[in-house]
Amino acid sequence: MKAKEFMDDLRRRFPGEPEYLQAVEEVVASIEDVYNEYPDFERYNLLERLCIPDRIFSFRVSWVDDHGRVRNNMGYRIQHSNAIGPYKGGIRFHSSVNQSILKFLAFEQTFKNSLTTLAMGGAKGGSDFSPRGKSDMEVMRFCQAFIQELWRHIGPETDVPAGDIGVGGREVGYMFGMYKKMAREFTGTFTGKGREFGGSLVRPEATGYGNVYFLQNMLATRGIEIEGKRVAISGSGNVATYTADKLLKLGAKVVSLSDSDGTVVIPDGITREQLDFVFELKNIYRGRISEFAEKYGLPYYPGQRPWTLVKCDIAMPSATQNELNGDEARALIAGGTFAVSEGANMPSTPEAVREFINAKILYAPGKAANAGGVSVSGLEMSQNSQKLSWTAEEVDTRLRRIMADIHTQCTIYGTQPDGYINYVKGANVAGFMKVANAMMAQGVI
Ligand code: NDP
Ligand code: 2IT
Repeated sequence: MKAKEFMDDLRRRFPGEPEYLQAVEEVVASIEDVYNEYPDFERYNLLERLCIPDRIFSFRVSWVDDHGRVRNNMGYRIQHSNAIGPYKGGIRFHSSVNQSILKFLAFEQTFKNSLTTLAMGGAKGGSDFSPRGKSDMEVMRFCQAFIQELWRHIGPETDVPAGDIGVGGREVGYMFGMYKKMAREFTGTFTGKGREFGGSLVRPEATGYGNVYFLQNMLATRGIEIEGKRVAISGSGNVATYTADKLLKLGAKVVSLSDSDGTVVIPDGITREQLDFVFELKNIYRGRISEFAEKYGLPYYPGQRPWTLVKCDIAMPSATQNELNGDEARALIAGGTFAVSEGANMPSTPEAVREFINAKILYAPGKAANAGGVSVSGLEMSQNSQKLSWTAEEVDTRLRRIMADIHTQCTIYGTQPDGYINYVKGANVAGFMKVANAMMAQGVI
C-alpha cells in the first residue's frame, strides 16, 4: 500500500468530504510502514475496508416548533466498524453537521474505542438541528422525531449512542425515553443517561477528567508537575468545564474559556466561585461566555479564539474540529507552551500538528486524550449489563487506569529513536493493530 495512491483514490471517490479525508490521511500516513509489514493486510484489502464505514443511515427529521411551524432537519448515523464490539459513539446536534463531519468522527471513534481496552466498535450520528435558542419542548419534540427514525438501527448489543456537541443529559434523556417506548424494552441503549435510569457516576466528568489524567501521564515522562501551570482551554461545554474543574482541584490555573462567539481571558486563573457560575450559566440558563466575562469584569474578545490571546504552559482545545491552525500553533510554541492535550476531536489542523511534533512538545491527539468519555460510556454499558451501579470512586479508579493504559500503548508504538514520544503515531498504530487483527480473524464481511 502506498499512502499517496490510497488517498488519491479516496479523494476521487469522496469529493466534498474534507474532514473525513483529513482524518483518514493522518491515520494512513502513521500506519503505512506497519501495514506494509503484513502482506496479508493488503491481500484482504483491509485498509479500504477499515476506512469506508460499514453503513450510513441518513433521514429527514420533521418536527413542529413552538409557533406551529413544521421544520425539517437531516439526521444521520454512521456505523463505521463493529470489528471489536457493538457500534459505539456520540450524537452531535449542531448547525454545521453534515455527512463528512460525522464520517470523520465515526472513523476517529473506531481507533479511540480500540485504545480504551474495552469492547466497543466505532460510530457517530447527529443532525444539523441546533438546540441553541430552542425551548425545552422544541428540543424534546426534535429528539423524539429523530429517534422515531433511528430506533430500529440501534440497541444494546448493536449500536449504543451517547452525547457530543449539543447533546448532553437533557437530550440523551429525551432520546432514551422515545427509544424505550418504540423498542418496548428497558436496556442500556444510550450512555450518558441520568443516574436514576442507568447512567454511570462520573460519566459527565469523564472526558475532561480523563484528559487531565492523560496530560498528567505525559507530563510525568518529563518530570513536570501540573500544579501552578497556566492552561488555556477553548470551549465552555461539557468537556471544557470538567477539564477546568479537575485542573482547579490540582492547583493549575485556567486562563481562558470560549464559545462560538468569543473568548474570555482570566489572567489570574479561574476561581471555584467563577467556575460554579460557568456551570450554572451553561447548564441551567444556557447562556453565553460573554455573560461570564461581564459579570466578573474580565477581558472578552468577540469572534476570537484563545491561542493568540494568552500565554500558557499548556493548551487544551475542547470545542470543535480545526479550531487551532498552524499560525496559532507557532504562536503557542513561541510563547513557551510545552504541552497540548486535545479534549475536542481533531481540533488542530494538520499544519498545527506538524508544528507541535517538529517542535517536540508533548502533543496528545484527541483519540487518545479525550477517550475518557467513551471509556466511562463503556463502563456504563458494563454496569447496565450487570444491572449494578458502581461508586464514583470505583468508576474514577477505572478511568485513571484506562487513561494510563492508553498512554502506555502510545509510548510502545510512538517512541522515536531519540526518545521523543510521537503520540499521534503511537495512538494510530495501537488503535489500528487491534481492529486490523480482529478484521483478519473474521474474514471478508
Ligand atoms: P458541548 O456542546 O457541551 O460544548 C461545545 C463547546 O464548544 C461550546 O462551548 C460551544 O460553543 C463550542 N463550539 C461548538 N462548536 C463550535 C464551533 N463551530 N466554533 C467554536 N466553538 C464551538 O460539547 P462537548 O463539550 O461535549 O464537546 C466538545 C468537543 O469534545 C467536541 O469536539 C466533541 O466531539 C469532543 N468530545 C466530547 C465528548 C463527550 O463525552 N461529550 C467525548 C470526547 C470528545 P457554543 O455554545 O457557542 O456552540
Ligand atoms: O467523541 C466521543 O468520544 C464522544 N462524544 C463520546 C462517545 C460515547 O459514546 O460516549
